[in-house]
Amino acid sequence: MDLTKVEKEIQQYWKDNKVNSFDKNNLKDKYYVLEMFSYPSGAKLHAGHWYNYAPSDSFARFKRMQGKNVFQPMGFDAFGLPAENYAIKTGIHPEDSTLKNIETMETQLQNIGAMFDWDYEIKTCLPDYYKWTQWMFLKLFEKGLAYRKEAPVNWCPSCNTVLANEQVLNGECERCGSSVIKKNLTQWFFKITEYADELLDKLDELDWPEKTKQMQRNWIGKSIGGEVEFSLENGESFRVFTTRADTLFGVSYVVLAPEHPLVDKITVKEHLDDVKNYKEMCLKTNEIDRLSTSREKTGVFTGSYAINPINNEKVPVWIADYVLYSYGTGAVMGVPSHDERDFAFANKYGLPITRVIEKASDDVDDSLPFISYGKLVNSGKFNGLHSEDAKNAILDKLNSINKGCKKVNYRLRDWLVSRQRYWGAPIPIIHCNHCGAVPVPYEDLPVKLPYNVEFKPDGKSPLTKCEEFINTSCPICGAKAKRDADTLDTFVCSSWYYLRYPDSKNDKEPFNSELINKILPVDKYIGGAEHACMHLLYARFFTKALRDMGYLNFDEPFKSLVHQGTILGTDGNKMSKSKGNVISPDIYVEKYGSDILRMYLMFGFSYIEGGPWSDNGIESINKYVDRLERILVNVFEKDNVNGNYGSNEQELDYVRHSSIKRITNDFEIFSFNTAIARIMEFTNALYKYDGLKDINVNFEKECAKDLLLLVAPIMPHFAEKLWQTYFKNGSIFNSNYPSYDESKTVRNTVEIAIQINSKIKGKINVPSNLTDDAIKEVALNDETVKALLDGKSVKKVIVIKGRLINFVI
Ligand code: ANZ
Ligand code: ZN
Repeated sequence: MDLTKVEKEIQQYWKDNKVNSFDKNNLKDKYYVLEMFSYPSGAKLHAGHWYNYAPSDSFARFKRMQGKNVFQPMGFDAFGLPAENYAIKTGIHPEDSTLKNIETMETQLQNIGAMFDWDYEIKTCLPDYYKWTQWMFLKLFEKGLAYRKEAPVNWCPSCNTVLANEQVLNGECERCGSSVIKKNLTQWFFKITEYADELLDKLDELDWPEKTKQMQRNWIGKSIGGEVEFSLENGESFRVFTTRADTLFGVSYVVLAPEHPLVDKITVKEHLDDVKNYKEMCLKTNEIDRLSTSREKTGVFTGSYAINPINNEKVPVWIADYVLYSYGTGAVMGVPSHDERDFAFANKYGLPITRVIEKASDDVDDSLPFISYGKLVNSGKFNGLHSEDAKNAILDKLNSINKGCKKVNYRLRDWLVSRQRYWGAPIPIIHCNHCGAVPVPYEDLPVKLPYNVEFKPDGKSPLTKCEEFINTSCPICGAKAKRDADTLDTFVCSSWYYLRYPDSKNDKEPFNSELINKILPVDKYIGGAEHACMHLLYARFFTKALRDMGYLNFDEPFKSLVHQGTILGTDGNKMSKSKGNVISPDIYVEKYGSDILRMYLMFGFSYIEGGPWSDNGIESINKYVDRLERILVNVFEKDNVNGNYGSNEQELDYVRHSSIKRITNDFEIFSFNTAIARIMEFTNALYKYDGLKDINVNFEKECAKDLLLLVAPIMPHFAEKLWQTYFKNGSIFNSNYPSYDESKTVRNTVEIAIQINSKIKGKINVPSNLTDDAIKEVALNDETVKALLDGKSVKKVIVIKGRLINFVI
């Protein structure tokens, strides 16, 4: 069939008959399949996008045919830097370019023939959506989960904006690759750290790829240790965070991060210049480099000494950039005998190295004198303790003299959400000289993003320059006040969109809780692995915060998660416009039809691995589909004839039931390429059966119908067309996926020898439990046997069950 024509016709049929509509009134068997929504960048979807959406749509169709009431919406993550950067380059307003891109993408997504219910579409850049993003901000603010503080933040000098920690990759801006610097700015944060423990613990319960869970665990970075207080001669004191309190007797120096506020207070005169120069140098180094173990350690002495609280020993206070101000307390105790970095540092600056634990770290010479805890404390109390017990004993002791305590630290930082950019949801806060930061009253939402704004960045938020936006009055006292000129990180928009979809037209509230509690959590979430530490973590935080506010009754937004692989260009690089290796799906859709492209994507790659694009496979898929059509049509057009159920039928039945079983299982785990391989096997078996004489046509038709149903999720237009032609009872997607009979999924065969005139000539497999006559029939129909007999007439056949069959010619 000419799919390019048929597809249009079928899409119209689906539309007219509302085949893709989700039934909100029947939520018992709901199944929420969600693909991460698109960012409307560039003008068009490329083959990589189709790879995300087409196979997962096949999964959704499969679930639907299994009887689920599938909800599969689509929308656009429409705010963000790329549209704004594009606007800066071309002068085209981000709103215009974004809405236009969305239109093109909608058409393309409709061309796939995906089962999206477009009635639920959302576009995050429209006020009817971002009104509720602002509502979310206010709710978090109300609960103390959104706050403002001055902090050294990541600043991208090229994008002219701050970045979240998660958006800094190896010290570079995730978007443009410029080196990120630190700047002190007052910014808005979401208190995701409040949920650190739950975000960590609940991971164990999720059906997510293990690697992604591990990435989140590392990112949250829970570290169990303690704080130890060191006093200075001038009466000041500071605390260090350590996971190795058991090494406290081995401290030979302490280090403050260069940014630590005590540094200026304690540096003695002779060292002032060194310290000042060193601090300046540090401003230029990013955290990733500072943490690198291979980098040469540097530092300077402040001239001051601190007292070790466990033995009152005096140790020098240094500053060094391998200590980060943003982690723990911004200070560490140096234990060169048991820590690699400290060892390198002590070696370089000639600081003493004392081994206090039997097992020194690898660098340390085991022949160094070993001092046990007990000897030093003189009480024998710590003698011979295991290190965990020693840690506890030491921290308990410090606690009793008010010089320390147990402490859990997280690597996770609060999420910085304000951006000095134009194309985002305005932060719904008004700054009043008298009342401070005042939330915009709920009834005044949305705070609309004005259209006429000079969006060229100069380091200040573009909205500062928009008089009619920025000037307002204080909702509390009525005095002249100014709106917050920053916009929200686009990850805020995508942190709750999955909650909006089922109720996307609600203009009274972001969603109706009762409804959402029935439709969520998402049953299958599909998207890229690159979102492990951002979107997927932020969305979990939002769900938990909204749950604690009473709006949701579940803990996790995405029960089960699948990452698709990446389609690369023919050159093996990630497809991107800038690399010039983008494959446009449109030409394939025009030439072969979207079903062929979809099947090619599903068969040519392992879905979770991806790989480089190649044109080679698509033509053979096209040929296979032609053949499949011929085979199916041939069977469907036959008159119904009932026949026997013999060994031929048994063999085809085995292929049929075992295929259904395997394909069903393969679909569950997104192993589409293997599923399609089985469909092809089934096709071959049907073809082979059709070539036999005396076949059972009714049975053959049943098998062909099953094959068509199996093909439906993969080639929805093709299957629907044949269904409409030969079965005529509504959409194929309202029919049931074929089921299998477990007892028929195993082939019970025995190998028997073929003899001609009592000489062994070959072997064939025949189903076990066959009568002698049936074995004879199978053998006579077998290609090998036919070839051996070579048309000669058979005088006599002798069957010895389970052993051999002898033809006398
Ligand atoms: C003494 C010690 C001895 C340490 C030893 C380790 C081994 P995690 O697991 O990452 O939490 N540390 C603490 N604060 C730091 C900072 N702001 N910048 C750089 N390093 C810092 O590691 C905690 C350990 O990292 C702490 O335990 C501290 O060094 C160091 F044999 O204290 B340890
Ligand atoms: Zn006021």
